[in-house]
Amino acid sequence: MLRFFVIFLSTFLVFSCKDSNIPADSFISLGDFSLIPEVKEYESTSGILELGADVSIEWEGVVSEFIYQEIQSEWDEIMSGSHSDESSTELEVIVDDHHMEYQHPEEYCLTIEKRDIKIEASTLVGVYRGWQTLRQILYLSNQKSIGTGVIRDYPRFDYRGTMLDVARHFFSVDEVKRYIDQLTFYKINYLHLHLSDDQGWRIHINSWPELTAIGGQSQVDGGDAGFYTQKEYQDIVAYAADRFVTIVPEIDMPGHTNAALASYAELNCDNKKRELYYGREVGFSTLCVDREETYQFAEDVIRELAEITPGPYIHIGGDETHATPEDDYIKFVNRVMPMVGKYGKKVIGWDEINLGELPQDAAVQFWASKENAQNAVKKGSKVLMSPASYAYLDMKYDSLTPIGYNWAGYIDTERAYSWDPELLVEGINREDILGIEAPLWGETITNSEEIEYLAFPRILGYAEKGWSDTSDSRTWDEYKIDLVAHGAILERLGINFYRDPKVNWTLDSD
Ligand code: TNX
Repeated sequence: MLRFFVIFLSTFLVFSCKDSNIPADSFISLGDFSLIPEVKEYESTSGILELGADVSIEWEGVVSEFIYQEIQSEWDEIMSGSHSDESSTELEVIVDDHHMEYQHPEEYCLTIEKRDIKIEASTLVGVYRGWQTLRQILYLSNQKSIGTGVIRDYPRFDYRGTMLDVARHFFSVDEVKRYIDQLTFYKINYLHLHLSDDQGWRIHINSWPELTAIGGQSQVDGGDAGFYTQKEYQDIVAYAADRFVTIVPEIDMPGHTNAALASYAELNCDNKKRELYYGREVGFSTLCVDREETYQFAEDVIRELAEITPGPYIHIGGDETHATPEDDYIKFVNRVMPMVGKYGKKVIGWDEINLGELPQDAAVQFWASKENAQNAVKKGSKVLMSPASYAYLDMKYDSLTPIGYNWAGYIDTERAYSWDPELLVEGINREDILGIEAPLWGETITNSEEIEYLAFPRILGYAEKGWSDTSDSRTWDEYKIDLVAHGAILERLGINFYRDPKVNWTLDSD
């Protein structure tokens, strides 16, 4: 009887694997993929799917031509040179907006079966997040076969972002798009653009054209500066939207405004234009809060920005206003914050805006003052978590990092991973948190290579903190093993990342 059972069992095993003729050690089971961010839940079943070199997509429900094309071309790219040249994988994409089981718009279900793969969601954004998981599986499979099973996944926070400072150094439309492409792979869904500062004004405003004619011409240390026309900005916004990334534009006021003060005399209390600024120090400039022109300016800028920004937020800055007395600061933000609501958007500001009367739907970006963040929560606002000493992408990894700052300490990949947004500030709990954002200030970076060097690999950890629950989370020792595989992917994608010595990278280039 026992003998019969063994024979039966082995016949069964051989049979179940035989479909694809694959020896047991040449497939990866679903739970063994080093997915970042970690998925909410998965279940492995006993079959194996042999990935084909081509994909045939069958689509049900609302179609996105963009996602369709992306899947086709990425599949070709990733699977090029695959051994299974003859076969094609069937991919079913199902968008079912009546699907009541899905609680979250970004939720998706990815099913790997012996003969096909299915991505199901109630929205296109859900499909896109599911596709990114599948895309990682394709890269990580190294053209081996994959174990069958099901992944069910949705995010912890609605806002998982990064900020790019295009004011200190200007970055071209293509450089911004390149960064957006890289973010989507890790399910990051907000890109905050810091569009104005002392060193430059980067978005054309029709009613105040000198802002870019004059203020757009400078940057840190000089060199080729520039600005986005409204058309170019809208091009970035649309490019991001196709990839389900929302742009949050920031105009920093009332400090960090030298570029505006150099463009228009009437924004200065002494009615004299300032010189353009090429340095790095902060905190010396302020709009003249007693002049009506200042509020006309602020309202025009907010109105024009709101018109070309489909996303829900406008960021008004509000940080480091050392040249604005506190009473003046409060007076300024109290007049300007409601303007954002007037044009149909919600305010975000650095944590200092808590000193003013926060509109009901405002969000406060915590970077320095716990007290500001805690008080904002007490008043009913949400907090965007960007603690400088854990989440600032412009901090050096260690003392040898050639670019970046260290005023908030060194942040290596381990430190960037070793904090939790829900446990960081007393009194700020999950329901008070809008999400997390990792800002990349631009004083020391001038090109994509440098953006990538500071952002990667730390940003993978931030993406995971935003997407995956703490209760499901792994330790740094577990995470750093998964990072190894992503090093190989980043290398393949041509992303210039920091080879943190705490990770045992196995790279072609080494
Ligand atoms: C602080 S963080 C700033 C920026 C600088 C950055 C450099 C914040 C709200 N303000 O103006 O670029 O430090 O790390």
